[in-house]
Amino acid sequence: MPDIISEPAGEGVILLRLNRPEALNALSLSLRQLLARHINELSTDDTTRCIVITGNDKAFAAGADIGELSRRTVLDADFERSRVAWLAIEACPKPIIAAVNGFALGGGFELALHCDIIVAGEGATIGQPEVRLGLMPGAGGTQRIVRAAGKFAAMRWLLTGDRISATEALGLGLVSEVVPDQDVVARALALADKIASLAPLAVRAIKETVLLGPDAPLPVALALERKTFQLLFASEDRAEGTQAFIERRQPQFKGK
Ligand code: DAK
Repeated sequence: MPDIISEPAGEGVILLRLNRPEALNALSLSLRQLLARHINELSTDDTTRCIVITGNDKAFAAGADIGELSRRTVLDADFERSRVAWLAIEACPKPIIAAVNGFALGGGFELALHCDIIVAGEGATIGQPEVRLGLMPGAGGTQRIVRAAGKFAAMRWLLTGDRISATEALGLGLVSEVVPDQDVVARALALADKIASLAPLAVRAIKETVLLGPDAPLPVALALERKTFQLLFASEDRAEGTQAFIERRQPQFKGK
């Protein structure tokens, strides 16, 4: 079986399952490169509107593959291969939802942090334990966590490597929703279905603006929002969406 299983899961929705159960879905470089290939393909596939990434009941992903990390030297070319693989997810214009059960540790939670929505099961365990290995997060953890949860929560968590529950993570703003474990994938797919039924250009514009805005000065971010908002007035879907409201019918969005 491949390290990633891709399955259609409704109109415009693709479910990607991480599939290294023997290693708690540890993110070997080859798994991440395969994930990047899937994401790159889906990024430019017009029929794909939303992507869900999940693991299994025991682990979303227990971090980078520690065996591989133990062998790396400072000039190892795998650092660059790794960066390129993460970039595919970071640059994906389609919404990605992480459906998290079990362990999401280190690079595993950083993978979830690359996604746009995180649905976590009540029993999920989240942590950035890199400091316990003499390391630190290397796939955006220090930066995405401080932006999502603020300095004092981030420091408390990153400096100790302590694990937290999904409910604690929700309180810190580190996940979007917590649901019973058995409902995680179904809930993520329901959200994906809803997003997939909405206007693709508007969805894409919202994702881009939400991600770019917080790192720009506020007047620039607000200008970005205004311009992007204005651009959507060129879309057929904007005409369809507003007309359907006036005619009291469901809109038929085409992504044009
Ligand atoms: N890597 C490799 N194998 C792993 C693994 C991992 N991260 N986590 C678990 N496994 C393997 C175990 O070795 C074991 O294999 P066998 O002995 O059966 O062959 C199997 O999965 C089951 O694990 P356990 O027997 O340990 O299961 P338990 O239920 O007892 O414990 C656990 C579950 C999740 C608490 C424990 O496995 C654990 O602590 N795992 C390590 C968690 C961790 O420290 N993760 C952080 C790794 S550092 C980078 C960007 C990012 C990163 C790296 C580079 N670049 C941009 C270059 C990220 C770094 C990290 O994530």
